Order: sequence, then structure tokens, then C-alpha cells
Amino acid sequence: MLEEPVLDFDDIQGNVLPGFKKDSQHFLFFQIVNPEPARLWLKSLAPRLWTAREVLAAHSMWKAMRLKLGHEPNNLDFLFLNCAISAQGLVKLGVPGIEKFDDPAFKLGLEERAASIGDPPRGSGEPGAPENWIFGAGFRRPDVLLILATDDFDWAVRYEEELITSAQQQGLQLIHVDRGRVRPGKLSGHEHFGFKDGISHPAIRGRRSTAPDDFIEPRTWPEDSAFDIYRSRFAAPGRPLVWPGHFLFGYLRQNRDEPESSRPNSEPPGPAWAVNGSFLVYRRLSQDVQAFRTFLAEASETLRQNGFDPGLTPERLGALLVGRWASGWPVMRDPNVDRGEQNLGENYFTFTEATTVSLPNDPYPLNLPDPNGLICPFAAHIRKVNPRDDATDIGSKERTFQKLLLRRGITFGPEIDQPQAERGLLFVAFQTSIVNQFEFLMNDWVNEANKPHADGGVDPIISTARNTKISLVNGTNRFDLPIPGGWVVATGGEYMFTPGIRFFSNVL
Ligand code: N7H
Repeated sequence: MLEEPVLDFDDIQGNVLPGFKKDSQHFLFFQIVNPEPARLWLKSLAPRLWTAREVLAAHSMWKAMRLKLGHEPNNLDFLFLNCAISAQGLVKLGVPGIEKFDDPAFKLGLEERAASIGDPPRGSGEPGAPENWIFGAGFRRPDVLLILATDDFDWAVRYEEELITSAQQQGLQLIHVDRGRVRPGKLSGHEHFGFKDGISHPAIRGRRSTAPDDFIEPRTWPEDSAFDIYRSRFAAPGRPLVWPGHFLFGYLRQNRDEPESSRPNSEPPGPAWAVNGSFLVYRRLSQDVQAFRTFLAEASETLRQNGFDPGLTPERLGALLVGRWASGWPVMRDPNVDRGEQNLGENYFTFTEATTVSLPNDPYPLNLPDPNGLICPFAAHIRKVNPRDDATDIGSKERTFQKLLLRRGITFGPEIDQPQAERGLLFVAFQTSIVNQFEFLMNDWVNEANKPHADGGVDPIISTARNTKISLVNGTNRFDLPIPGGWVVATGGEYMFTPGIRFFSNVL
């Protein structure tokens, strides 16, 4: 059996691992106006920050309670707190060694990098240009981020007020608050265009203790030997095992094309105090839901008239653009019918090769091979950001493991019945290289029509490009679908660092 590293669960912040997974998540952004009291205040925060071990224990308790009751518990709630600091904030606090990070994106910050990930250039005045951001540009760049998470919105608001008052008395000034909230009822877990989100996540390779099989991510393959081909590379269907050094400083990264082994001395470069920390990308993304829906209705009508599948519905066109139906069911496993939320098998598919062994109790057809993008378009959002078993412009399928992100985003804003209001996604992702992970995905794959596959087109959901086209194939006919774009627009954000908790008590 492979020896997997033991992660320091008492130091890693709980939103990095295992993730907060709460219905309300509030993001409070501050600037440091008086560094010495601010440093002391941040230091005093250490015992209030939730560790990975504590958040995991809270999740286990909540799940146990749900099992006992047969429904979600009413009276069991937690209020998690985590903290991240930008490069500019670390400089203000006088923390030494920032130059040891080998990541120009983190050091420069999101505003400086925005044009290079496709946002309209500063000064252009266009939607998404930094001068139009609500925060994160010009005089409104944050130094410190506090993340609060709970299922009780009112509790979050009260705690928010307490934290803001105390921070403002100690050299910090609040510049912006985002309140993320899971959508109501059956839409829970769906983003505002209507698609189920948070299905596919990499599994971090490692253990919580020295016990040989105390894995952070449970290995849930059925015992049947037919699944042996997956065990060394995947914790569960669709969940690749990724070496912790791709998400946490102080740990080893993958050995080039071999996901089973780590490369010696491959810890991501950074100062000694960065151990157990992770870079956090925060993008406040507004979504124009009405424009997206109108596009699906009009474009599906045009495609029908042009002979692309006479039965094409707006829902099916949406599924082709995302790579999943609204329920989350993958297009690869059914390009014609939304099989609904199954909680089984929705992440069990590949693109290039066929899947051949059925999971127990999963009655639905497995995916056929699709090396030419005939079933799931090459441009589909999930095929762009995680091409799975496709070989790509960077090499074999195994290299894609190193590009994955730990996504922790949440929706914000009211439902579409309040048309004038703003809504969207607070995109949050952890990694150890913003340049080689988040920015790579945006620059090299999302915004590039010819990568990771030639002639696929840009990502129609999140590319910032306007007036492009993507290729859709039906049978032997290829259709170019014009994509006006602009449905997802950046309205703020920052690149930050989420240190281990001992950083607060020992380094600050
Ligand atoms: Fe995406 N969407 O509704 O279309 N995303 N995303 N995303 N996204 C995913 O598989 C969406 C954004 C990733 O492993 C799903 O968990 C929207 C950015 C990655 O198969 C859906 C926005 C980036 C994955 C959406 C948005 C990514 C992923 C399917 C913006 C940065 C995992 C749910 C408003 C690179 C892919 C799931 C995998 C999945 C949508 C933003 C990346 C439905 C609306 C900025 C890596």
C-alpha cells in the first residue's frame, strides 16, 4: 500500500480542508490602517479560527444527528471562522519572507493580473474592468479577509457586527462585505443559471493521523475487483487523488505523469511560515441570468431551424454548454435526457475512453468514448476546466491532476423574481500556485479557443471573451454556435493567502 502523508489537521484552516459547507457564508474584507494594533488583533484571533480537525468533527456530528433524526437537525449549528491575508496585507504587517513565494500573481494581486486572465483592461470602462469593481481595485484593495460560515443567517449577521466593531477598534477598516447564501428549497446547491454545483472535487491524498488507513478522503470504491483499476488514482468515482502539495504549502507534489508517486523535494516554494497554508482566489462574479436564459431560448430555436436536432430544447443546449444537465447529471452519461439528481454516478464518467463497469445500484447507461467531442462539446465548461482522461496540449491525462482546484464558492443575491437585483457566484478556490492552477485554467484553457483541444471554442460560461463561437456536432454535421458572452462578469476580488493557524499565534 502507498504511504500517504499525514496532514497537520490542527493547523490547516477548516475552509481549505474539508470546506465549510454551510448555507450562509459571509466574507468581510478589511484594510489595515494601523499595522501594530491590527497585528495584535489578528494574533488574538488564533483561538477563534476553526481548524480542519474541528470543522471535520462538526460535520461528522451534524451528519450523525441527521441520521438519528431522519431529517436535518434544527438545533445543531456551528459558526465557523477563518482568515486570509493578501500580499499587500502581509507587507503592511511587516511579515518577512514574502519574496520566497514563487508566484507573481499572488505578489501583484488580482487587479494587476485581471487583464491577463481576460477581464477588460483597466480604464476601458467596460463591464468587468477593474474600475467598475465594487472592491478589489484602486483604493479598495483588501488586506484581510474574514470568512464566517453557519446555517443560521441571523447568527452570522450578529457575529459579523461583533467582529467588525472589534476589528475597527484595532487598526482595521471594513471596505466590503459579501454575503453568500445557498439558494432556497430544491434549488439548494444550484448556482443561479440553475445548474447543480459542487459535485466534482479533487480528493487530497493523505491521512489525518499515522493510522495506515485514516484517509482524509474516504476510499469508497465497491470491493469488487472490477474497480481495482481505479483505486490507486481515485478516492471515489470521478475524484482524483491529488498530492497535498498542490493545495497546501509544506507538502510534496505529484511526480510529473505519475499520480501515484510524489516528486522528492517538490514542496511549493515559500517562506517557512507558509507551511499548512494555501493561496485563496476570490472572484466576485455577477451573473446575468435573464440574458443567459434568453440566449438559450433563441439559440436553440435557431439551431433547430438550421437542422441541428429538431428536438433541441433550451435545457439541452444549456447542458451542452456546461457538460452537465441542471440536475448535475453528466451529458457524457446521457446527452438526451436529464436523469435528475441521483446522488450516485453523477461524477462517474470520462471523456476519451468509455467507462465499462457499472457501479452497484446505478442503472443508467455508462459513457461511450468521445475523443472527438461529439457527445460533450470540447467547449463545455466542465470539459474545459477538467478534461479528465483527455490528453491535452500539456501532455498526458495525468498532468491534469496538477491543475485542479479546491473550490469553495457559494451563490449570492436574490432569486430572479427580483429582476433588478444583482446575483452571482462568490468564487473561492484554494491552491499552491495561482499561476499554474487558477490562472492556467483561465488563460490557457477557458479563454483559448484551441486548447485543451483544437477548434473547440472558448468556455461559453466563464470565458470573458465576447462574440466568439463554439463547435457543436450532431451526427456528422458540425455547427458553429455564436456566443455573445458577457453572462458572467467580474465585480471584485483579490488573491490572498490562508495561513496555518500557528502563523497567527507564532509569526504575527
Ligand atoms: Fe465552474 N456553471 O453553472 O456552469 N462549474 N462555474 N468555475 N467549475 C462547475 O462538477 C459555473 C468557475 C470549475 O471537476 C459546474 O461540481 C458558473 C470559475 C471547475 O468536472 C457548474 C461559474 C472556475 C469545476 C459550474 C463558474 C471554475 C467546475 C458543475 C461562474 C475557475 C469542476 C458542478 C459564475 C477556473 C469540473 C461540478 C470537474 C464545475 C458553473 C465559475 C472551475 C454547473 C456559473 C471562475 C474546476
